Amino acid sequence: RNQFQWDDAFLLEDQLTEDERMIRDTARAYAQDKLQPRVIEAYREEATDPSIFREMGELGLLGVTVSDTYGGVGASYVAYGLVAREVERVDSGYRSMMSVQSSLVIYPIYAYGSEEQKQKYLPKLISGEWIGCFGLTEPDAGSDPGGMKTRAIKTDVGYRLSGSKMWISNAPIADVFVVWAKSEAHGGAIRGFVLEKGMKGLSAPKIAGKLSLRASITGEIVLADVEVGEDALLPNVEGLKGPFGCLNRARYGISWGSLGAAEFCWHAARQYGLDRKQFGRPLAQTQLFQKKLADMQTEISLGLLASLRVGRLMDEGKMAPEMISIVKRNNCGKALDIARMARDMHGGNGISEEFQVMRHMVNLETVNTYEGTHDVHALILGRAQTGLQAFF
Ligand code: TGC
Ligand code: FAD
Repeated sequence: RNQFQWDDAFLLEDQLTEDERMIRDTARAYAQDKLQPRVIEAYREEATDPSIFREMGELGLLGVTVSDTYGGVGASYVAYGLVAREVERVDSGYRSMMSVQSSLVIYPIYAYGSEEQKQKYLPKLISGEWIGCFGLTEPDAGSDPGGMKTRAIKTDVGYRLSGSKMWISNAPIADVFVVWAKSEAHGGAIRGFVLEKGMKGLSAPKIAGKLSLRASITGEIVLADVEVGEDALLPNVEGLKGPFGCLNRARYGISWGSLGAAEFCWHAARQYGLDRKQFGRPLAQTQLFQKKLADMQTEISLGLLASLRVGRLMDEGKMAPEMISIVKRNNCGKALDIARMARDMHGGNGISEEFQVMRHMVNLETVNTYEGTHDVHALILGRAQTGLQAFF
């Protein structure tokens, strides 16, 4: 009989390459040594430490899939997922900072930018010297980004941007803003623009009072007739497939990250059940407790394998976006269930910041909502199998 490894049920470790393990180990060591010690206070104080970007950059954890021409390490999408899992094991907000920078700022400049834009922005974003944000959502256009009101009007030298973006991760501390707007010069098509901090008319006020994702700063982007040159336009994409191409990568990373948070909660609940006695025996020796642990183990093990498979397909160029909807939706939903369960299994201690499960639980409420809500991904999958559009 082979030995069963309870915390790696299907021996995922064996499926990874040497390089992937190395990157994962770097991310794990960084997350445990540098992020874990500061997260409880950062969350309590709603404080985002911008030096985290530079620290991650120095270790090669930003833009890992980008080629070394621009400072990346040219790693696989599986490696990117593993980084997300390790960082989110500590906090979803830290993973959010990392994945916005990598998938939503570095990626569009890399995939859709001119050579000049790549040279100018990528090395500094990959090193973490510059912080980026991605503005798609608006006050009146969330699940339906095609309904955005932000406009780009052609001028003699470039474009004038006006409108506002809402719920934008990193915005108040960002140096670089990837913003999506309808461009009249392109027949009203959605186009991407790269803006920089300090431009006249550009501001990014913080959204205060979040009860979730408090270690990651979120803001608005206000565009009050911001004048930019032609060189601010991302030349190589037009239409919603531009932002969606970025979202595919971020959503995929979230499918791994959310399970990192879930693994923390599962391991914490198991240890708590082993340590705490009620009715003269460990909680972990009761049938109900063990059933909950078995459910957690099952969902996490299955979810990780699915994300691994999608990552391999991305690396082979065979990914279809619906695959990502399955793992984003499933893994976030299951992670949220697991975190709620872990909170319950900790009894009263479960609400204390010290035990950390409730922080993960409330973070996962956001993770289940952003990058396409749980229900929006159901509609994407419903459309893919029936051919019927149910959004409107
Ligand atoms: P639809 O008609 O479906 O598509 C319009 C065009 O886009 C193409 N497309 C995609 N291309 C690549 N990848 C995908 N996943 C794509 N999905 C669609 C499509 O082929 C079409 O192209 P073309 O050339 O024919 O024009 O568009 P729709 O308006 O009906 O879309 C509906 C829906 C619901 C699927 C979509 O709007 C949606 O996904 N809504 C969710 C919005 C969302 O995810 N927002 C995320 C904002 S960013 C964020 O949350 C960051 S949080 C990050 C963090 O902090 O970690
Ligand atoms: P709505 O679209 O108004 O949805 C509200 C509810 O209605 C949801 O339950 C939804 O599932 C449901 N619903 C919507 N449409 C349908 C339908 N057709 N049928 C049935 N039900 C429907 N955006 C960015 O662009 N960049 C960022 O960096 C970013 N970071 C974020 C950080 C945080 C902390 C948060 C909370 C959000 C962030 N977002 C960001 C925005 C995020 O992507 C949106 O909140 C999300 O897409 C949902 O949009 P909404 O909030 O407008 O909700």
